[in-house]
Amino acid sequence: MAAKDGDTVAFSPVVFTGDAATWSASNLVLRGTAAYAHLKAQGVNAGGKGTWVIKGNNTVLENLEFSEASVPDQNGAGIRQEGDNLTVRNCFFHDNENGILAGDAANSDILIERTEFARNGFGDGYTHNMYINHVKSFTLRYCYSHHAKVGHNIKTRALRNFILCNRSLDGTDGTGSYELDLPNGGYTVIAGNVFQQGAATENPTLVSYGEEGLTNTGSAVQIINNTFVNDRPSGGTFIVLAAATPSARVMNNLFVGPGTLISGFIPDSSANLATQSPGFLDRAGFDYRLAAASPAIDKGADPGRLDGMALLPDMQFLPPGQVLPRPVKGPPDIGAFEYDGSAGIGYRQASARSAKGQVQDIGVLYGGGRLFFGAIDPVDGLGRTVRHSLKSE
Ligand SMILES: [Ca+2]
Ligand SMILES: [Ca+2]
Repeated sequence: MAAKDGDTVAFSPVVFTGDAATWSASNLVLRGTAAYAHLKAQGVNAGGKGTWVIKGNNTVLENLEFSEASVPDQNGAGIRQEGDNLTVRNCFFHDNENGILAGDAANSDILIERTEFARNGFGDGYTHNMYINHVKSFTLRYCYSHHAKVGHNIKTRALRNFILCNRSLDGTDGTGSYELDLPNGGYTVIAGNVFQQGAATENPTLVSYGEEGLTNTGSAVQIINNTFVNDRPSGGTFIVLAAATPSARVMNNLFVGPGTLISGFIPDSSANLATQSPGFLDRAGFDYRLAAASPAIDKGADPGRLDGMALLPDMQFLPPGQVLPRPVKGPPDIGAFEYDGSAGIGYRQASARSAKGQVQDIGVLYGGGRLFFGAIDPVDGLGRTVRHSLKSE
């Protein structure tokens, strides 16, 4: 597939079996035209590395599905990123040795959003749903990463990390190791995520920071408004911070299940809640939104700003995978979800036709006194509030 700098390459929503490629041009947009275009590698690979090897800079991937990437050295990836700067949007990586494997690139910014990762990993612990090596920055938002095979759901060695409003789950039978692993630390914000560890996890920890040494300059971590659930019956550790962590703040987090909350380093800690009765809507169904009786409601505080960035999440990622504005009602709630209303909170998916005739997914979040209508922008894939309205109590 020869492409020139700046090309947009469109892929029909069909299965491409045994099709591998190396992309060397820069400023490419590689896009499925409607639903996913499915790159089903069946072990066919480019350069012994994976299904698509990306050598160019500033590449954008949209609406693509990658599966069955495998190579002789068992480190094959759906995407092997070698150039600078990558955006991955609305994609699905499953049943590969690695979902995305990004190599060292000191000037590279990587953004992955609204993308699902499932069951990637050879099973040797060296392969992961996603593995971002030493890059300038890594932003992961509105993604669902689950059931990594022995490896990690999220692994990053980036200098700066923004892990925002994702779901990282083992489920009931996942064998993943960490829900989130930052082995070299880094300037890191972890906010608005759900992390769930299952009974079959390979290790007892959910989030690990600096395990291999804080070699990233400027290492400091903010862990804000996340929901942690440990379903490993014999316990575990929710957060492990390297003993030499220069600065850490843990605020507004909800911890559910047995285990040690934080080990290794004592952070600046406030407004967290550990409880075995969190008042989730459906714990068995991994729906950790709050019900009316939840003790987490209104018990958080404003985490303020960090270098101009508001740390309180302004979005929430709802099952099965919709992104909607986080409601504002009274003081912030603890955890990844804000309860809105006294009569329970609900969510419905629907579609609606815009003024331009385009059908869009619409999410309606309702509860108590307010409705939020959130549309998924087809250009950037982000949820936006299009209308708030009041209804009678
Ligand atoms: Ca674990
Ligand atoms: Ca509140």
